[in-house]
Amino acid sequence: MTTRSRKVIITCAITGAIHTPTMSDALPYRSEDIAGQAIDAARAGAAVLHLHARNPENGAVSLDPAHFMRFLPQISASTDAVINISTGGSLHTTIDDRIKPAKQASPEMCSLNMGSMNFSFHPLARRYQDWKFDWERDYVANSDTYIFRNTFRDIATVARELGSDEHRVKFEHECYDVGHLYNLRFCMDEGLFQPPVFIQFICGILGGIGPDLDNLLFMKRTADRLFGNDYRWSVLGAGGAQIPLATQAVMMGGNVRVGLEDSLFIGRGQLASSNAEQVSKVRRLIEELGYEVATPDDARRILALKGRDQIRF
Ligand code: KMH
Ligand code: ZN
Repeated sequence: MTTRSRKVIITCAITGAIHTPTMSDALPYRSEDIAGQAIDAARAGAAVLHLHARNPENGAVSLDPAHFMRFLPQISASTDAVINISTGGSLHTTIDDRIKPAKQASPEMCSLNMGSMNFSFHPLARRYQDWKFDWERDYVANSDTYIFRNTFRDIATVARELGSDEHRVKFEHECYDVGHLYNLRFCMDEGLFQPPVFIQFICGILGGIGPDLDNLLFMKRTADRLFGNDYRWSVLGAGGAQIPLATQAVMMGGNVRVGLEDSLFIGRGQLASSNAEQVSKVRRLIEELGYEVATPDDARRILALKGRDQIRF
């Protein structure tokens, strides 16, 4: 989409699978904290909540549908935000395990990672000496050995299982480099996804494209060529690039993603106290730049979602 949209969709990614409890006391992992922070983020202006689950006992990443079901009903009872369930929540398991929570919950949206890649956060391990939980150090330090597997067959499986008439999930297509845009174009040509597709341009994950404005412009220009008016887009800048790239995205006519999944900070060297604090900050920037923040129903219309009466939680 090349025209400016006056309503900007804020997605907030609440906890993710990169950061660990040692890194910030604000990172939620108990079900009630994930729910509470998600509800507060929605009240602050997030139209879409991107959700992973954690083991409530020790904060480890979890794909257990029961862990999702401990917070999803509470969130949807308290907000009308669009719920987006991750299908990328583990670098270790099969795509079948990664889609189980979404198959049970049938949300309006799911993430869908558009290519296999190195996906590493091992440099973070050097910053901490004492860890809150046993699993954390190895999980972070060994991420230099992980391959984030998202083959064409994996992508087709997600499209078939969750994009089916039964679920009609709309995808947040996670594109970490320019090649992933070509993968998406190929999949659309194969009939796997219908326009408008929603692309998350991700800049700054180690293994993907770097967080430079030139790279974002290149991603956007390439997407314009490949998708014309058949796409909507948003930007995720990892770490310190979160707010600078979100601001650029708004100025370029796009949407934004913030949240503690992507950055633990609210300013240089200053940890954020919550997801809502990041949402409030980006909301202020959007409004100062003369744009409006999209409501959940605006997001449903812009992204052509099935509606919250079709979810199963
Ligand atoms: N953690 C982000 C860089 C997913 O959940 O599918 C990308 C992400 C992947 O959100
Ligand atoms: Zn995620």
